This record gives sequence, C-alpha cells and structure tokens, in this order.
Amino acid sequence: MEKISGSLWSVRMRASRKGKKRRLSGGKSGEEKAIHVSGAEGLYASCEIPRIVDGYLKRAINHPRGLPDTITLTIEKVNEEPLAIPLLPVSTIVCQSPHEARRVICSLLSEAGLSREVIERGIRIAAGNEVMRGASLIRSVSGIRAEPDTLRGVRVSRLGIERSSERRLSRGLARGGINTSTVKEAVVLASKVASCGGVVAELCISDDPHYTTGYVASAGLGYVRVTKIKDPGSMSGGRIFFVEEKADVSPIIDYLEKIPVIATLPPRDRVSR
Ligand code: WAQ
Ligand code: MG
Repeated sequence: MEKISGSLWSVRMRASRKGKKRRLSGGKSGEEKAIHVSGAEGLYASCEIPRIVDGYLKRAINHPRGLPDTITLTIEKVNEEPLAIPLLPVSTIVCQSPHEARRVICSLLSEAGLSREVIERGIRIAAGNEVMRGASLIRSVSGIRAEPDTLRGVRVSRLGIERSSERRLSRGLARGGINTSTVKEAVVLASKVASCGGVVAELCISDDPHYTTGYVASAGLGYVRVTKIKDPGSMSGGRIFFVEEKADVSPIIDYLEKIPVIATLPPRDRVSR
C-alpha cells in the first residue's frame, strides 16, 4: 500500500440553518430544529487541508439545499494507524422511474437477507421529509430503529482512500462518465459501512434536490447504484444502515464514527462493471 506521507488529519464540515420555531420532543418550548444543509468528511495529509477546507466551504455556501446560517469545521489530527479496508466494486442499475427503482432496491436488499417489511420501513425513513445529518440504524428482523439520536443519526467519519486506489477508481468511474466527488465519496463511505461487523446492508437516497441516483451496498452486493430513485426537486433523502437483529450498536457506532479507515482496491480488481 502506498503510504500517505506523515500523519493523517480528519477534516469535517457541517452546514445547517435554523428552521421554523416548533416544539421538539423533549426539547424546550420554541426550540428551533436546525435543518441539515450539507456535510462532508475525510482523512487527509496535512498539506491537503487548505484545499479540502476551501472545497468544503464552497460546497457549504453553494448548496442546492439552500444557504446555511452555521458552518462548523472540525480539523483533528488522527493518531491511530488507519485500518485498510476493501473498496467496494461499483455497478449501476438503470431505472425508468422511482417505482421501478423501488422494486430494484427491494430485490437487492432481499438478496442481502432482509424481509419486505423491514425494507419498506427503511425506504420510508430514507425517503421521508425529516432529513437527518447522519444515518438511521434499523434492526434486520424487527425493523426497530436503533440509533441513540433519531434526529441526528449516526455520522460516518474518519474515512479516506489510498492514493493509487483513488486514481484507479477515478479511471473506472470516468469510463462510465461518473467520476465525480459525490460518487467517489459515497463509494468510500459505503465501503467503510460494509466493512463494519454487524452491518447487513446500506440504502442511500441523496437529499440534494436534483441528485436522483441512490445506491444499495453491502460486502456481498458491492456498491450498486440505482438511478431515478426519487423525483427531481425532492428535498428528502437519507441513509439506512440495516444491522443484525441482535447487534450491540455501540461498537458499530464507535467504528463508524471514530475508527480511521483507508479504502484500498485489491490489485487488478475491476472497479466498474
Ligand atoms: N454518515 C452517515 N450518514 C450520512 C453521511 C455520513 N457521513 N453523509 C450523509 N449522510 C446521510 C444524511 O442523512 C443525508 O441526508 C443523506 O445521507 C444523503 O446525503 O453513485 O449525495 O450527501 O451516483 O445528500 C449517492 C451517490 C450520493 C450515488 C449520496 O448523499 C451515485 C449523497 P447526501
Ligand atoms: Mg446532500
């Protein structure tokens, strides 16, 4: 593995704006719920920080979900050696409508071992109007939500990609005309999630109003893009991590949020098929 020189830094951005005054369950009367606008995170070498921060800030203030009123940047040195995890292979299933996309999602997630009811519950939450900053954890048999904070969700962080693997991923994606940071970041995120013990599969629908391609991912399925997963213009979106029914979620959350990982492609593996 090509080593990224020196130590790594975790760079995180989140942008939000205050919503309408409303009562939050358990909150003080009149407390405002912050609306999630955008977020981004990754592991980088120190020399990359200025460029990454500039890109993240541009993303925060030019976001199709609207202007934020608060942008939070967190830059932390990571002392642990990151774990090497495999980058998932990428494939695409082209759909003609959200209806067809849902059928595709259902069949992929049933292949991963989930029941129809649990899948439909996941789709309802991922496609719902309550956009969370992170992901919802759903138990694989009962469909019970297991994230401690259902407004925030679990935010995957401390993830990156090894340089030569990134070049190969970019080349593979470019052949399909999809070499964008949106796709690359999503593949790395899905690879971290799929590498987490206790996670069965992931479903993702972008919350960007015009980004209508989502994906289903797991260690077994790979990263499967599904087009026309939602109607253009829709502000809803979200991520669901389906977890084993009996899983203890605290080590899962700790891994996803805290343990640094670097995704790498196995030698000569194909990234696009
Ligand atoms: N950890 C957990 N959940 C997250 C994270 C994260 N780091 N980032 C975003 N989410 C959740 C959050 O609920 C968002 O509302 C939702 O996912 C969607 O996030 O191959 O752009 O950043 O073409 O809008 C998929 C690419 C793009 C498909 C997904 O997601 C493709 C995307 P967004
Ligand atoms: Mg978004």
